[in-house]
Amino acid sequence: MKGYKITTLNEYIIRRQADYPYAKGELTRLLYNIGVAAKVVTKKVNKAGLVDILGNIGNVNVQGEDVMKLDVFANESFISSMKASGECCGIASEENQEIVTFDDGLSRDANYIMCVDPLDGSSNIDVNVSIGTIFSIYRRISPRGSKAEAADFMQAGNKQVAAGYVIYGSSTMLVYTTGNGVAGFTLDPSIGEFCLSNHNIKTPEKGKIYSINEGNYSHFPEGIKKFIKYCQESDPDTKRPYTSRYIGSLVADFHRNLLKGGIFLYPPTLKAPQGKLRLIYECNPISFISEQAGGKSVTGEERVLDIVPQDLHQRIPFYTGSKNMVEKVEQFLGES
Ligand code: AHM
Ligand code: MG
Repeated sequence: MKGYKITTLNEYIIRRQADYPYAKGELTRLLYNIGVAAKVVTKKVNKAGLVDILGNIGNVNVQGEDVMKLDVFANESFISSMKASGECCGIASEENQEIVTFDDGLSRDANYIMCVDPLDGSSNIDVNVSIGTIFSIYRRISPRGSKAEAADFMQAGNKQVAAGYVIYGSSTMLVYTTGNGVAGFTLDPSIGEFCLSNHNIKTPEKGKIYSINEGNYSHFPEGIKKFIKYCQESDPDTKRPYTSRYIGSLVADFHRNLLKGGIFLYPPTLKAPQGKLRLIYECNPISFISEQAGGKSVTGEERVLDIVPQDLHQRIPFYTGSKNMVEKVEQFLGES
């Protein structure tokens, strides 16, 4: 009889720890706790249509958007699981105006900080569309034994030690990198474990999907308008026209394009002249994964991972995905 042969997330991260001879298991414990929080949030997301958990709680978050109960729940789950890990001295969350520092002795001695968008795309909850959590881990630059400081969170994305996302879709998946390739795990609800499902994810170099909110077309930069027209033109050599797909949930749009090949674009618009997506919580972790999978992430002017943040909630124009498509966008933006 054949047994159930699986590699769980926990086995995998412990195995990977052995790849780094001086690793002390700190990052392993952090990643383990991220997996636990993801399971807790999955439970709640799956119940969203059943219990009275939808709707605003009468709050407006720091981005000026209505906060739903599930956002608050996810935020609290990730904060408390990081605190419980004892390996994290502070957390910056898209849901909080200021950083949260953990003041107990264990956490003060911890080496890492976390940045998180606990529930991205949450306006999609009440229509049963996929949503996600996006996270990244940095080594602190303030001395161990003290409280985390603002500077710990204002590091360029190229300093990330780990990054990933959880997608709450038809199944829950956790995808992460520690700078040595990208791995994906699918939650098997019957055993409550994330199981390795996508080993060493590589994104196709030539994508054929473009994902953008075309409702904002008239406000896009000229180069982006030209790129959209380029995607729509017929050319058998480059297999155009390309396919347009847009869910409006970054993690879901990115995840599909990562596996199938494509580009996600969020240019500056009239409503969001700097772009909509946040450098620290959304663009940096997604860019780390994209590059680790062989893709590319830019603002149109520079590599996302080289930007030194000026503000915790800074927004940037964001283009990420298959190399051929991102480079085409850069070409059109450069010509315009
Ligand atoms: P959020 O952080 O408030 O949830 O907003 C981010 C979301 C992304 O998931 C998605 O890519 C984008 O907003 C969609 O924006 P739009 O509705 O303007 O197309
Ligand atoms: Mg978000």
